[in-house]
Amino acid sequence: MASCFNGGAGWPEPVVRVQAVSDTCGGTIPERYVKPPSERPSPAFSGNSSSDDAGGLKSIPVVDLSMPDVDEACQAACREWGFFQAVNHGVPPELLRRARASWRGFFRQPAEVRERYANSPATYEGYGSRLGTTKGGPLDWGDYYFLHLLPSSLKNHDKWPSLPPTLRETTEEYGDEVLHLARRVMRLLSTGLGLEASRLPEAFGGVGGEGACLRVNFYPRCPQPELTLGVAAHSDPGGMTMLLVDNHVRGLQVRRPADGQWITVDPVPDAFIVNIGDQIQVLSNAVYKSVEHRVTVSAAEDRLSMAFFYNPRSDLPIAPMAELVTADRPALYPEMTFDEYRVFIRQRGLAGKAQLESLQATAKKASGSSVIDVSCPGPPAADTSSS
Ligand SMILES: O=C(O)CCC(=O)C(=O)O
Repeated sequence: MASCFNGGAGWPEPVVRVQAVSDTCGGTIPERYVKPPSERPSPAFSGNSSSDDAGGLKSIPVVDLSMPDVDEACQAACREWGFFQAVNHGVPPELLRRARASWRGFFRQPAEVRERYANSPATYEGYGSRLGTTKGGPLDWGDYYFLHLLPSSLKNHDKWPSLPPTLRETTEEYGDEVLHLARRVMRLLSTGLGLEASRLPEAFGGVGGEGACLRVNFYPRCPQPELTLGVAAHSDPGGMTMLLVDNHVRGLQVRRPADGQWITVDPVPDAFIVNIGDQIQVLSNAVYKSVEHRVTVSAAEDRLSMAFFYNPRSDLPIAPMAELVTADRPALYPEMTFDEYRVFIRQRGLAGKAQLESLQATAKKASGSSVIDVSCPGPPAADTSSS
């Protein structure tokens, strides 16, 4: 039995680290990590930019940020897939290596060092192993570290690990570079909507007004990867995510909007996987899609990923931008701040696209408007493993 840590105030039960479960569970994972058959990973399609029989892309597009037509490529990817892999993005590969190595170094520290940073559901900052506070609720096969980068009033190096010794400095440098990249992509997305480059960034609170945080995920080896997930299916509640993954270990699956199939992403080495979150789906009145994704785990290798979440200022009202609301396409979502929006996730954990869909239903009820369905279709029966 893995040792329990009775974490910071607020968790409904003792917290168990997945790293400890992985080390001690032998060949059978505990029941809490076993997903219902309909949610278990199935053999999924994979491939980069190769076409399917109908000429469409099999997997998420790769966008070269150094090309002159980059804004068109970005906006097409975000309309069709809500996801792309960004290459030639300007963040030095050497910094990516250092960032990955620093965080692997943290997850290799002895348990008592890691536990100094144990988090609580009040802010989720620190070392964690679950989302949501439902007692007895399902658990994912992954531990994580969550920290704030912006606004600067929330950034506190004392809440970041002090070991390995290079981690704080490297994370600071990494955060600056990825922030710069996120701001550039935001301007491209804004022009892709036919708006001024500054329009979408302003809706987030302008330069310095935005929010940014980092979630470093560590998925230990799992003896029964076919029964569980590293992160259950969800769309990202925030604005936009810049994800750095291991170059050689696959795990991310994206639910292809065209048909609801789960597609395994083959990572392009050192690319950032960029995806639209719920707040940009709302602001763009669903022109850009916030698409469900999930993470599979491996029996052979552990995996590390770094998700940089770029968010609107948390107290700004977020609603479809006026320029994108017409008589034919009324506002699909009511106004809500990001602070209000994320209460749902913090209490209930990740729940596919349930939150965005309930928001859309509220808007429809309020306006009495006819239904515009922007959701992804459900997965075809053949794609849901029942093993
Ligand atoms: O690890 C991954 O590939 C994705 C992680 C993710 O979806 C998340 O942290 O929200």
